[in-house]
Amino acid sequence: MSTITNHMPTAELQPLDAAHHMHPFTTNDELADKGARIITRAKGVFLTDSDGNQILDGMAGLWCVNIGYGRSEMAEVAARQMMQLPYYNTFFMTTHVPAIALAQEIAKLAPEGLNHVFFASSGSEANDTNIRMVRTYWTEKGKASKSHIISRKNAYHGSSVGSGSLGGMAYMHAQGGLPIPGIHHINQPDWWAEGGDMTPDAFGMSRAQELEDKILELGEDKVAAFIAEPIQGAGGVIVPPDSYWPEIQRICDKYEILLIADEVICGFGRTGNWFGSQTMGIRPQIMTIAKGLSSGYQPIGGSIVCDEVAEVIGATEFNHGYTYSGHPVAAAVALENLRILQDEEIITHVRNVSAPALQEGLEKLREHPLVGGVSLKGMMASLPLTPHKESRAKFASDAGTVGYMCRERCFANNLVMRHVGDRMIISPPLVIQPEEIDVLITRAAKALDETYAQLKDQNLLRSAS
Ligand code: PXG
Repeated sequence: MSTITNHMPTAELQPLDAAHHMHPFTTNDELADKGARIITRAKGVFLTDSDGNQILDGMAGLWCVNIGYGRSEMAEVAARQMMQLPYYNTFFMTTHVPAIALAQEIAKLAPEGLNHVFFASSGSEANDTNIRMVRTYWTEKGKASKSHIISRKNAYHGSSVGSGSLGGMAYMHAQGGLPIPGIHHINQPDWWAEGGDMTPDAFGMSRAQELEDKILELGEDKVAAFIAEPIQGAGGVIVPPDSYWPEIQRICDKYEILLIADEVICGFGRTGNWFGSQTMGIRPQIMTIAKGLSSGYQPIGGSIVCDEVAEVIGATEFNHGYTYSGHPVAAAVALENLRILQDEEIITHVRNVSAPALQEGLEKLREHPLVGGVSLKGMMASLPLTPHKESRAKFASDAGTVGYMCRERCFANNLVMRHVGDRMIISPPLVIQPEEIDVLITRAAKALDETYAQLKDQNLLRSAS
């Protein structure tokens, strides 16, 4: 039996971690040199690390702990379900109450016409399901040639072979032979970084029209689906210009392309509605869900599927599923999470309290010399850092150098704020209170000041030519 405990000193735990635990997106050198931060407990919006620091979690874990940490009801539901039925599958004509109840609840909350759920344990798995589902759908409709899927550069849809192919992260495609055939990527609607002198709306239209161009290039009888996050998360909280989504919806309708909205981050309240599709005014046939579905208390995800697609898929045997599809403990915990979100009116809190307070706080940071703008929808936000606000200039240093420095200053000030390149990202638990947002903004302002001083010292406040 392991003798490793929560009470061991950081200096002992870190080398043990580095010796045996392979981390995602991390190098051995980083682990050996710096050691991983060890989180020992959490309550509300605060994490405690193995040195006893109280860290405000401005990222809700990885964009998922929507109801905040430490909700004992969630643990009680898990324990009860484990005692009653810790596991059974949903294959071979069997089911159980947690899966029945959760699917019904999700169908109730989802937009009209989206009434069916195929469960997975993560967003990556759910997007793999989506690839097979949309291709199977068109085959069953007698249009097997409609097999290509269009996605976007700098999208994030997961890390498995299928979902990593859907994603548009070049550094991920560089490893392991991605993307798989039949996946195509158009440009993203990132006005701040790529819009140049265009107005946001003109730029949004031009980026949406790339979808039509790609469909016509591939042939309209070849395209199965377009997948996109309503607002890109891991790509840098990119809120598209207002013109973008209506034009995408028009194009999908015109060419009979299924629209898959990846709601893994946007879903379950993050944008101020149950789903980002509602916030952005779109009508997807399939929505990918995970993260906020259980607030991260258990691994669970899935695809919410419209009546028509579910009917066609169900008319044949869909040879697809996971051992843990609809896992009873994960499903029971997710159901409790949805109860808490509803009973405590957390999405109303986002709309009326936390999102306006976050916006107000970020407007103060907008004045900071390093902050090039504020992009925010509900409780997801980004601050692009720049050496020159007026021209939205990029730094002369390699992309990410300044963002990384700022993230380190945030950690030093007991704030978790992620960076994507030279953008700072904020996505706190939805339940955060205005006084906690004040703490977040105060710590972020201090981190920005320290970053600015460091950049001056190191002569890094220079624009790329
Ligand atoms: N779709 C979207 C939109 C996501 O953000 C996934 C799918 C994949 O979900 P799973 O559960 O398989 O991880 C995600 C995950 C980051 C970060 O640093 C973001 C994610 C995962 C890990 C890190 O921003 N998003």
